[in-house]
Amino acid sequence: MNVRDNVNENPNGGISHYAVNSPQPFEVPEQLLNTAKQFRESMMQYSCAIREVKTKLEVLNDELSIRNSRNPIEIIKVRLKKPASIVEKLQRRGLPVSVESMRQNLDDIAGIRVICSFVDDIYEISRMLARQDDVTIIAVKDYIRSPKENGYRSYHMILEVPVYFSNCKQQIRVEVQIRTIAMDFWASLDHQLKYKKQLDAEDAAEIGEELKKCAEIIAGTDWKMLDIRRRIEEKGGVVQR
Ligand code: 0O2
Repeated sequence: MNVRDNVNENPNGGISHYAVNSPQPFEVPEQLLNTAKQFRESMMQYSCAIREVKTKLEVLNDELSIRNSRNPIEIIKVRLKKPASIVEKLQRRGLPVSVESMRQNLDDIAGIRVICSFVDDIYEISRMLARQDDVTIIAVKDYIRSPKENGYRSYHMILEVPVYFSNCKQQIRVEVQIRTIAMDFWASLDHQLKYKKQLDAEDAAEIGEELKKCAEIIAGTDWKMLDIRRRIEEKGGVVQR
């Protein structure tokens, strides 16, 4: 393979070189390399914060599964926001596009989605997480009690957790979205609608209305399923998974 990756961090400052399959290296300004380094470092820190919060959720799930003989959490999904989405969000909000601005203004670079079986599991998990003394709650949006106009339901928390690095402690923000399996199923289809740019306005509005009706049905089913589980438990049964 004759591809050569050569990032030269020039200690004397000025210009560094990067050559790919080319005898003529092109010049990369030092400032750009520094920004790239800061960005990589920030993303590493967000990724560590995700691991911290994910571990907290796994511990809660393990404990509750012993206590209640069933797992409140079905799946935990994690994601780091993509650079293009970060830039798009900063631009949409009229904010400077820089690593510093991203760290100051965006709360959802590190994202965790927790999928629960039942609606009460969502509130129990969120309460337990909020009670931990190294977790700071920055904001909560309850889109289950107050769904969005399009029918979107989910419980959102912006948390700050400490992460310990070699020579410092950083408070890092993580967005946690907690929802049921049914809410998650709905949100993935709705997400597709959002990004299908080739749909004309009429089709998009019609599908949006259909989705809104589905959201109502799904919400009704979620509460009914919870009611059934509680009735089974009252009779001394255990709903196991
Ligand atoms: P991604 O890649 O899914 O994270 P914003 O809309 O982000 O400018 P805010 O106040 O930060 O404003 O957002 P909010 O309402 O707390 O919701 C942020 C995230 O919730 C979104 O992230 C989605 O993941 C999810 N969400 C919110 N509303 C909807 C919705 O109507 N449908 C679906 N499917 N998901 C929604 P991002 O940044 O859009 O993208």
